[in-house]
Amino acid sequence: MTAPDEDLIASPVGITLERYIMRKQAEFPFATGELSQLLRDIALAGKIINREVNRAGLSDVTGAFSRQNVQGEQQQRLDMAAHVRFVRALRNGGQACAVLSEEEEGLIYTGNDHAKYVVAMDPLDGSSNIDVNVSIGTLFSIYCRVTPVGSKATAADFLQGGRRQVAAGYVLYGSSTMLVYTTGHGVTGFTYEPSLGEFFLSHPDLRIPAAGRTFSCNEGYWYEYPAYVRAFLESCKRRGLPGRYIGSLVADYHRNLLTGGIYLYPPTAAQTEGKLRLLYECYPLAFLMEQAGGEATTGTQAVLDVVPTDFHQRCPLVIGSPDLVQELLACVAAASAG
Ligand code: AHM
Ligand code: MG
Repeated sequence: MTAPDEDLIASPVGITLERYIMRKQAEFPFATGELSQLLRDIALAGKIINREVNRAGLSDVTGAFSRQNVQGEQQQRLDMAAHVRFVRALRNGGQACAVLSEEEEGLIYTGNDHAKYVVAMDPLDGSSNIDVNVSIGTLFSIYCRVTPVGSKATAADFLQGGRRQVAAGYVLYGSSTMLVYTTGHGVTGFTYEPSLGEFFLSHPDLRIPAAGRTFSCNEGYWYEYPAYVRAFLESCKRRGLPGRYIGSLVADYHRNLLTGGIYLYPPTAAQTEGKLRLLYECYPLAFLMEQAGGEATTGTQAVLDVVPTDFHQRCPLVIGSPDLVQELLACVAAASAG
C-alpha cells in the first residue's frame, strides 16, 4: 500500500482547459486557432465572474440595478457586471466582431471587424437567485459570421439558426464552478480549481442517461400549462418520478445532464412562447443536449430547427433524456389527436 503523501504526489493535477484546447486544435489540420482563442476569452471572463459571484454577499454587487432589460425585467447589479466583463473580454480577445447579450437590445460591436465569429450570450442567467446564494450560470452560443470579414456584422450573422452554431456552452457557478462546452464533437466539462486559477478537465465525454430520473418545471403554472404538459406531468407523478426545480436554468440543466431528467419551460397562458430566449438560452442548450445524446423540442419541432426572426424571441423548451422527451411528445400527439 502506498503512503497517503505518495498518493498525493503520484496523482496528476490533470489537463488544463488551455492544454485541452491546444490538443484539440492540433487534431484539425485547418484550424487557425481563432475559435480556440475565443473559448479561452470566454473562460477568462467566466473566472472573473466567478470571483464576483463568490464575493457577492461581501461586496456591493447584489441587489437591483437602476434599469430594466429589453424584456422589461429588472436588471440585477451582477447581471450588468457579468455583461460588461464578457463584452470586454470578447472585445480585448479580438476574435468576435459582435456580441448579442440578453442585457442589451441591439448588437454590440467590438471594433474587431476582421474577426470571423459572433457570440450570443446570457451573461448571467437566473438573476433572481443571485441575492439568495443559489447557483447561477452564463450561456453562450458562437457562429461563424456570414457577412464579409472586414465589414460590420449584421443581424444575419446572429439569425442563422441553431444548426449553424459552431460552439456553445455554459459556465455554472455552483458548489464548484464548471465550464461545459461543445464544438460539435461531443460535450466536455471542466471544473475550476480556484487556488490554481485554472479550469481542469473533469468530464471528458458527457452523455445524458437515456432514461430520465427527474422532471423539472415550475409547477406554480400548472393551471396555465397546456393539457399535454399536465398529462405528461401526471404520468411522471403516478410513477413517483421525483420533481427537482431550482429555477436557475443552467443548474437545472446541468443536474439533468449528469443524472438524467427532463426540463420543461412550455408555453403558458400568460407567455405563449414560454419565457426562455431562443438565441442565447434555448439554442446553446439544445446544441449541447443533442451532442450529449439527449433531445430538445418545442413540443412541435426540434429547438435547433426553429427559424429565428428576432434577437430576443422566446421559445418553448422541453429538453433532456430521450425517453422522457419522447413521452412528452407522445402526450402532444395524443392531445392533438383527441
Ligand atoms: P432570466 O434570464 O431573467 O434569469 O430568466 C431565466 C430563468 C431561468 O434561469 C429559469 O429556469 C427560469 O427563468 C425560471 O423562471 P420561473 O421563475 O418562471 O420558473
Ligand atoms: Mg438572464
